[in-house]
Amino acid sequence: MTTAPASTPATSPSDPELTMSRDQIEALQLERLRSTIARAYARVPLYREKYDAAGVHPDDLRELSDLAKFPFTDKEDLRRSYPFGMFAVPQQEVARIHASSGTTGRATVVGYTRQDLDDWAKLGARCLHASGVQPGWKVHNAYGYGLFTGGLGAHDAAEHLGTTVIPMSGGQTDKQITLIRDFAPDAILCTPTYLLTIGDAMRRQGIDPRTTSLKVGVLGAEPWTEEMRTELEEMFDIDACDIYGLSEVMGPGVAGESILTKDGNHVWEDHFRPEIIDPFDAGVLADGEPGELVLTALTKQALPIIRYRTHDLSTLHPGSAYPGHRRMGRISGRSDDMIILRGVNLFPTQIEEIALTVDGLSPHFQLELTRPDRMDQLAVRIERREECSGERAREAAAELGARIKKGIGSSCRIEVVDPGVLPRSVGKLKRIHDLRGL
Ligand code: DLL
Repeated sequence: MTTAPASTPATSPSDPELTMSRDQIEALQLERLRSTIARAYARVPLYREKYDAAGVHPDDLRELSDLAKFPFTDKEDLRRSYPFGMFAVPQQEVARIHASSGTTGRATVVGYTRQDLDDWAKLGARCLHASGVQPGWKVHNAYGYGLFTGGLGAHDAAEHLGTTVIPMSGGQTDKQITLIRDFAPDAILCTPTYLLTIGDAMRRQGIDPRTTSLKVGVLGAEPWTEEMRTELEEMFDIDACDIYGLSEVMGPGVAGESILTKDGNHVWEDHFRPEIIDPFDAGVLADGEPGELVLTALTKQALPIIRYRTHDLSTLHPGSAYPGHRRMGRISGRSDDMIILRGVNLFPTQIEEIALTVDGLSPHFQLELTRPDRMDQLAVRIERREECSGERAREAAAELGARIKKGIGSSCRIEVVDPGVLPRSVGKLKRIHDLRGL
């Protein structure tokens, strides 16, 4: 939007795989896939059992399309193997552990060898550079540090790129603001909703977020929309790019977005083979068709992960800025976050998309599901913008209800609340409050 990167991100000489052709990438994928599957079969009992039960053997993988013969893995496999049952190396070779909190059931634990950590840092750095972050810049990292892969993953990526990292972690918003003003970072790494929280808090302190030193935001870890990109870019006068990843497959950096094209995350296909499947019958779909993203890690040593069902809903498209690597369409949501409202499927991102087109409404909203009289009901609680009150706020509410009805086909109750009333995000924001079982 505002800044031109000092050098073209596509031309880093130390990263030859980035500019490989599609054919070269696919040849490399086949070679890496063969050795990964053979290694997983030899070293991880779970893979051996699954493949034996399905009647497939690593030798059956002769071309890339043969991957479809192999069974999927999912979060349940990791849970059942808790904590280290799917690791393929002795513990002494595991250099780091991360875990996802697991809102339901046990945490899922993941591990990295030294080589895995180096690959991760390299791919994360590739994302940051693609998104316009330059070596020598100061980078404010507000992803949470700890077992979550966001903080340390983004940290290593920024260090690998040769930036000066400010390891702020998530939360303590007032302190974030002080450090952003005093240290004058060029880039910020955090979730999109947390950047919104920071901008909002700045305004409340009388600081215009557009006057900070920030030029670029690399934002991910939760679904967000093009409308939110515009909101944040205008709020801070920055370029905002997406970054995707998940702990089971690596962490942040599985895919990243080019500042030059801003057209979705390129999956780094020298290290990951993506597929899109039908979430219901699990058949592999053609590029361009919407479905569930399935990822295979091609180089991971400590935790080989083959055909992992992410539950993230997306599409695959030909690469643009990096033609050898395919691009993901924006994630509309997770299949397990889908609200089924009287037969209509709905994702929070759809509400975000629509709400941000209504004058006078802010991006701060919550969805509340209830079941009075055995009928599901959705209420959208959304903050008005400061300048929109009284009759204008009532009109905005009616407008939002009408646009949701027209765009999604569901009727819902709209409750416009005062600015600052709803809880603010400090990381991944929980948009849906399901009160149906209470
Ligand atoms: O959220 C890793 C990450 C950290 C990615 C920082 C980007 C930045 P998990 O906690 O395991 O890992 O959660 C992974 O978050 O399956 C998606 O549902 C969601 N997610 C991650 N990035 C995006 C994104 C990290 N760019 C889960 N857009 C994934 C939409 C995202 N959803």
